[in-house]
Amino acid sequence: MPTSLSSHKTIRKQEWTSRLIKPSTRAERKKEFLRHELLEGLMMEQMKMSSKFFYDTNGSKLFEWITKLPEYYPTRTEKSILKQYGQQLFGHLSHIDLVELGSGDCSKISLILSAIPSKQRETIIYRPIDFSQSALDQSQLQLLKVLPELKVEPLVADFTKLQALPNGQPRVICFLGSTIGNFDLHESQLLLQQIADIMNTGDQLIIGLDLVKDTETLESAYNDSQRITEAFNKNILRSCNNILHSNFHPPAFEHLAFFNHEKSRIEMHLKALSDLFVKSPYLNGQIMIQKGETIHTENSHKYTIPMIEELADSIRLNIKNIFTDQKQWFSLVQMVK
Ligand code: AVJ
Repeated sequence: MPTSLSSHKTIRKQEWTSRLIKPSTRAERKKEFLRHELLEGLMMEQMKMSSKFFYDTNGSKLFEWITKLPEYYPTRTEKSILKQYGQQLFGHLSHIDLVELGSGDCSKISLILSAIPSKQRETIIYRPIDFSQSALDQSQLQLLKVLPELKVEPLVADFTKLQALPNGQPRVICFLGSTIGNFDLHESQLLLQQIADIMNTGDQLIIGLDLVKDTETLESAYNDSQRITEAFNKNILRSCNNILHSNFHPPAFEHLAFFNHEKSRIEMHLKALSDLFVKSPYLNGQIMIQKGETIHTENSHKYTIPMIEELADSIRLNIKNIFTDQKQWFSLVQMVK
């Protein structure tokens, strides 16, 4: 048995290599890329899985459920801000492209669109951008039920790799739901810089950011009493098993979610309850995980107003308004180029 953690890790890394297959089609290359990303994360000293792997069909359902939990304040608070300031933010808009990054379900954009008088709404093109075709189809269907005249032009794309936007009318780009919180401060700056680069002068960017608050409130939101967040966290292992045909057994892990003050973020981990081995046909050898080791599954960054100002400065956008709720738990930041 290896004695120190690091020597054990070295052994683990030498023990296995990824079994490469030669992908032919585009879809296969994408799958191969995802497998590689997962395996690479498991090879690190601090094992990790990207949060994007949460959102398979089951995970998306669990997240929907989370947004309705009493402890999980972000979704409900963001919606209350949209209701309160929707008029001021969107009421005057016409002849614009309303771009939504990572659109997911369409309940928030419905709030925005309903703040716009119908005559003006006819001049607006809604452009949801999402990774998943099925999510886009679903939300378009839902939205057209309530707003049948709406012009919707969805775009299947990874918004982290966005290189251009249609240039017809001025744009209002919405990046809601604290999605940016999943990226660390440097990554989120790079991502927003990319977006700022493709904006024209006068275009707006509206970002939903979760704010720093007392630790108890923060941690309860990720340790709910119905343990839905625990199920959501562990579901990433099933999602991983689907991609890697691996043998993760979710009950062999404990859900951990805590506020890391220094990094101003909630971290979610899965902690191994015993020593175990991970097998996969895409792997030569096995990955050894020791009791107590964790897989880091998510970061959810919490901002302060000075952090928001610094972020806007760093990408050279001007903050026009920061809208928050009464408790200052969540913020909608309106920036212009
Ligand atoms: C969808 C990334 C905003 O960070 O709060 C909810 C995901 N994770 N509960 C968040 C999540 C655990 C959520 N975001």
